[in-house]
Amino acid sequence: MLRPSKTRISSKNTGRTMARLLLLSGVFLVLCMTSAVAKGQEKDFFPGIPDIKYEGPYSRNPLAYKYYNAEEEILGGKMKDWLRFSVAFWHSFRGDGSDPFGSPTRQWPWDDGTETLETAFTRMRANFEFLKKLGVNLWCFHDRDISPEGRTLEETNEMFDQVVDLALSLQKGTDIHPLWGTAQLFKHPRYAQGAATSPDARVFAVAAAQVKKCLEVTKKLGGENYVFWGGREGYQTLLTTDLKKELDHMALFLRLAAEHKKKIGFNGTLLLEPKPQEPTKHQYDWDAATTIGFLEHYGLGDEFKLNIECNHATLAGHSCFHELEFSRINGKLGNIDANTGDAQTGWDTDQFLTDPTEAALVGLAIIRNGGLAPGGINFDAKLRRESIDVEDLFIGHISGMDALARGLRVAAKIVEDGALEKLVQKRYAGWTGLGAKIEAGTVSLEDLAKAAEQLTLDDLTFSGKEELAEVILQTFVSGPFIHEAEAQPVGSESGRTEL
Ligand code: XUL
Ligand code: CO
Repeated sequence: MLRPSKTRISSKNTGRTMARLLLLSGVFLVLCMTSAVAKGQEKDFFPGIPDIKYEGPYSRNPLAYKYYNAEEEILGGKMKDWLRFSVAFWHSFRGDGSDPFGSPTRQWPWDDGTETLETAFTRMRANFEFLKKLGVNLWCFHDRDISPEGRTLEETNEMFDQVVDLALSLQKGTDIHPLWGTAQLFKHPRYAQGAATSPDARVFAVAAAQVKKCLEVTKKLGGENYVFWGGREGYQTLLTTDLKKELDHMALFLRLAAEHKKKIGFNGTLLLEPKPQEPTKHQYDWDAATTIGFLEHYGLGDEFKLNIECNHATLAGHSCFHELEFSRINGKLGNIDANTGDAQTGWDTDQFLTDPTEAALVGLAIIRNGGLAPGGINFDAKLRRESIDVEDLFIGHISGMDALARGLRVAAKIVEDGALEKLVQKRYAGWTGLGAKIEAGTVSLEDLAKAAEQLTLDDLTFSGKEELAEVILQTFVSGPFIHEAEAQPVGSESGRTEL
């Protein structure tokens, strides 16, 4: 029980006490401010947004999963383990809607647009709140999107350490950790003429220092992979470019990184991310085939796998399926940056992938690869400039996750059904008998010429059955099978989209 004090306080005493109180509260205020600066403001950045749950394909709730049911088993594995979704920090927490023609269109509640440590802390808190609400435990980052650039490398790394310590403390007690980390070697003016392929060795050295630090940080955060995207590793004109020197330097740079990875005991996979152009007009990691050829040529094949980005695939004139399959058959499929381009736009629009057929083919490559772990599916995808509500960030990710979850379901049906596989087997049925000998390498060109003389030449045509293959694919993409497992709507009462 509180009792009134018996001590009478003189006015002189009162003055002193007041002064002490003022001093104490001043100190308290400063302490509070420092700790807020040190940790970033604790805040609910997404009020009104629930934890996103699975409601089944009949739900019209835009803030619910219709196909992604994390714990559900597909072909003996949980959906969350097949798909291993990840949020890209740069698009979600740094994306402000600006484009080469216009200023930012959105002001996120966690971003005052300043390059301060305090804002870096706040963005990191928003990232963790977002991941938890979305039910995703993986995230990807560039060093410079999570922490600012200082005046010296030492100052930059000091700030980086502070942001990483906050991320570590936010990860504590959760299973959240990075799918991959990467150094941003394309934004700063010093990298305008390349990082590893810069004509200046000093720039090569600074880039190497950034990679060294970022490898160490990725390990510290429990990251499972480390990515190299050579945004400036290419040329704008061959007239001023020593092509051989630049390619040699790029290989040297990657070798140094692979050595450092071993030195620090980082077990993550190193990944190269092909992209043909943008920002440079020709990037050395043009596509999967070029990149694998480069790795093999420089003896780096055992050290690196690939991170295939769907929109990069289409920029290179391929489908995402092609790039995934080409990497897979070479034992190099490490990770997917899931996004898509716009059919009418010729650049990297990084939209969320929502096309059911494209998603089914991505699912097929994942199943054929036996999953992606320790890789996963990173949403290297951004909201369009016009989407400015915090809610849109959830809707975008849900749309991408559901599309790929649906793609996985469709692909599993295609594999279980076996008709497509049979069609392919039948198409190559001619590779028995003589074919088996050719494959075994036991026949010469003369043997083949002799064998050919015995063949009836007008008997060598047969149908390629391409339309039939498309019918089989579409039977599962758009047919009734996809809904079979979820005949009953779960959760959502509403039969209409809640807007
Ligand atoms: C750029 C791109 C990058 C990489 C990481 O097109 O895809 O965001 O994924 O540097
Ligand atoms: Co990417």
